[in-house]
Order: sequence, then structure tokens, then C-alpha cells
Amino acid sequence: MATASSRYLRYILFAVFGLLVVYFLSSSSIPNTIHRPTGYFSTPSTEQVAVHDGPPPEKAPSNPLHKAPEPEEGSKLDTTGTTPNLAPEFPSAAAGGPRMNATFVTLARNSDVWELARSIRHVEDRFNEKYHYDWVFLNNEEFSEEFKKVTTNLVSGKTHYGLIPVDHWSFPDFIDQEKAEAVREEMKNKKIIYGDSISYRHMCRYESGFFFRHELMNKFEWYWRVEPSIELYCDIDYDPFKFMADNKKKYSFVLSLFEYVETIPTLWDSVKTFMSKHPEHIAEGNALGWLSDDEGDTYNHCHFWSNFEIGNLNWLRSKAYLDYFNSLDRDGGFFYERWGDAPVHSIAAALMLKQDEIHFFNDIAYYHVPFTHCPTGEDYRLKHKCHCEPGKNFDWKSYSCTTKWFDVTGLQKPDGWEKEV
Ligand SMILES: Nc1nc2c(ncn2[C@@H]2O[C@H](COP(=O)(O)OP(=O)(O)O)[C@@H](O)[C@H]2O)c(=O)[nH]1
Ligand SMILES: [Mg+2]
Repeated sequence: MATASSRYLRYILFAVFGLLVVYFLSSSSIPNTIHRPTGYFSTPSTEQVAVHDGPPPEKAPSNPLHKAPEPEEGSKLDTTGTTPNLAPEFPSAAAGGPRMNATFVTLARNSDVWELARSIRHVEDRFNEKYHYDWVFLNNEEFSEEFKKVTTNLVSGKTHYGLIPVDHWSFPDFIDQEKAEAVREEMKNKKIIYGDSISYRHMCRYESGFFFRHELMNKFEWYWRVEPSIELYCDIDYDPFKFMADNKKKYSFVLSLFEYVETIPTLWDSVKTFMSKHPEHIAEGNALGWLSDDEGDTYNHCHFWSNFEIGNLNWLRSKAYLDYFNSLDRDGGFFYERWGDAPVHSIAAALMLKQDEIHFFNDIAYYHVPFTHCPTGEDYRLKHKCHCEPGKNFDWKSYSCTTKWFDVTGLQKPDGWEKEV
């Protein structure tokens, strides 16, 4: 009995010992480097990247893809078995050429951070990791540390965080509060989207008349507006800011459509008042024909969708635009109705700029719920690695105003547009 149990004990000890040997061998064979395949952006002798323990650096390197990580002091990269990529056609990591005085700009709440993170990732992957433009974030409340950490880590340019002055985000004293409240109640009953929202109205007024005057924006000449939850579907391998500057463009769009009539019943009356007060601001060669089918008598509700915009800040800061905004603002429609910044910007651009100062970016493939702009033209889509579904392109559908834009301005529609109607 005693002999049998000591034999079992021996077996168990052997088994435990065997397991320990296996464990020791397998754990000691894990190398302390991650092996990466030679990639597009990897630079000679960096195919192996040292594993860094501990928290990431406070400000991540502007874009880790463009800079080989420095080996930690004392550590030596093991390059055995790897081949540096010295091919002469190896592409440079960042685009060359001059940068414009430009920035991305986003108005956002702290709670938008993760939806915005997705947008930033799209913008960086498709464009900005080659250009490193700055990004200005604006909010009517202080940005949280989390918001700043997440966004700074994703943006490859410098980030700036601005608090909106209270008087840019509040009711002007000439607004009759009771009247405004009654409108909100009525719009709520009619189930008009954002009809009962005060903050949405402040947002629309801010985007219409103030964002370009925020002190953080003053040093810039060009802006590209980005909202949470947007997507970019194609590589952008040139600089749209530079394109705008080189071609004397002031405003641009990718999607256009008809505005909900219920949100702007008196906007056009207000615009007509402005036009009669300030005829000097109405440009020769404007695009009135795109806004009105009866030479200005009534508005056809066409507007550029302003959640995407690349534009010139000096134009928005001009006397012409400010006279226009102030005139509309005094009429109270941001609060007595629910005027959106999209028709407000669009009408200004179509009346106060020449047609050819407004640019349609067919090549910037874009999504903001629920509409897609997927560039017409298969060649382009293939060359630029687009991942949008051409059948979802909104441009030539009946609720879009882009066909009208081409017709009014005499532009030639891209080949293949008829197949997407
Ligand atoms: N700071 C701040 N940003 C807002 C507020 N409401 C909307 N926004 C931002 O304004 C933009 C438009 O708002 P969004 O909800 O996308 O409106 P929609 O696209 O018209 O449905 C987005 O960039 C939002 O993050 C708000 O109350 N405060
Ligand atoms: Mg939005």
C-alpha cells in the first residue's frame, strides 16, 4: 500500500516537473520585439519595433507612421533576418510642397468625442496624415480632459481647444422669449426635427455668424469643417486648401439638397430685405439662378449641405458677409423659426460670390447621415481606393440640387452620371 502510494507520488512529481520545463521553454522563447512586415511607411531597419511598456507619451508623436520610433536608450533592435527596404521608388512618407494657412474646425460637445474620433480617423487616413494641418475644436462648455486627450492623440497636426464666449451662444436681447418659446412648442407638436431644441438653434446661429470670429480662428485663412460621424471614402492625394487658393475659390460643397420648408418660412423675405438694403454686396455673375426659379421672387430651397465645407475665412469675416448675417440675425429667424446654417451660408455664397468662386468637390467622397456623395466615374474611384457604393451616390437623385448646380453654372456633368439618377 505504502509502496503504491509513493509510486503515485513520484509520478505526480514527474508530471509537475515536466509541465514546469514546458512552461519555461515556451515563455523564454517569446522575443521582446514585435515583428512587423515591411510596410509602405516603414523605414530602413525599423521593421522591428521595440515594445514600450507604460503609458503613451503625453502628446503622441505627430504621426507615428512618419517617424521611426527611437530605440530606447540601452536597448538594441534585433534586425537579424530582416531586409531594409532601400528601393529607390519607396514613396516619401509625407506630401511635399507648401502648406496653406488652414485648419480643420469642429464644433462639438464632450459627449461627441467617440463619434468625432471616427471622423478624425477618416480625415487623417484619407488626407491629413500626409499634410498635418491643425485642428480647432470649439465648444460652448469647457472641453473635458478625455476629449482633449483622445482628439490630440488622433490628429497629426496641432490641436487647439476653444471656449465659445457666452454672448456668441445665447439669446440676443432683442429676442422675445415668449414668442420663441411658443414657436418651439408649436414645432414640437408638428414633429419638426430639432423643432423644440434651444441648443440646436444656438448651434445654427453660431455656425452661421460666429465660428470664423473665434479668437483661435483669427490666424487662419482657410477652414475645413468636420462633424462627428462623417466618413471619407476615397484617398485625397492633393491639397484641397491649395486647390481653393490656386483657383480663387471661396466656398465649396459635396452635397446639396432642398431644405425643410417648415424651418425657414420667412428666410427668403429676410434675404430680400438684405438685398434691397445692400445691393452693393450682391456679386456680378452670382448663382441666384440656383436659389430661385423666378429670378429672385421666391426661394426654391436649394442649399449646400454645410456639415462639409472648405471655405475662405476672410470671406466670412468680410463686411459683406457680416452685414448679411447681422441683417438676418436682427430678423430673429434663428429663434422664431429654426434657420439652419446650411441655407444661411449657401444663400450668402450664391448671392455674394461669383459662381466660379464656388467649387463642387466631386473627388471628395463623403457621408453624413443619411446622404452619400460617391464620386461619379469608376476610373477615379479605383485609382483613389474608394470604398463607397456608387449606387448610393445622391448627386443626381431628384432630391439633390447638384444637377441644378451643373445646369445653372453650365458645368459639364461627369461621365456616367446618367446611370446614377
Ligand atoms: N458644443 C456644442 N456643439 C454642438 C451642440 N449641438 C450640436 N453641436 C455640434 O454641431 C454640429 C451639428 O450638430 P449635429 O448634431 O451633427 O446636427 P445635424 O448634423 O444637423 O443633425 C456637430 O458638429 C455637433 O457636434 C451643442 O449643444 N454644443
Ligand atoms: Mg451632423
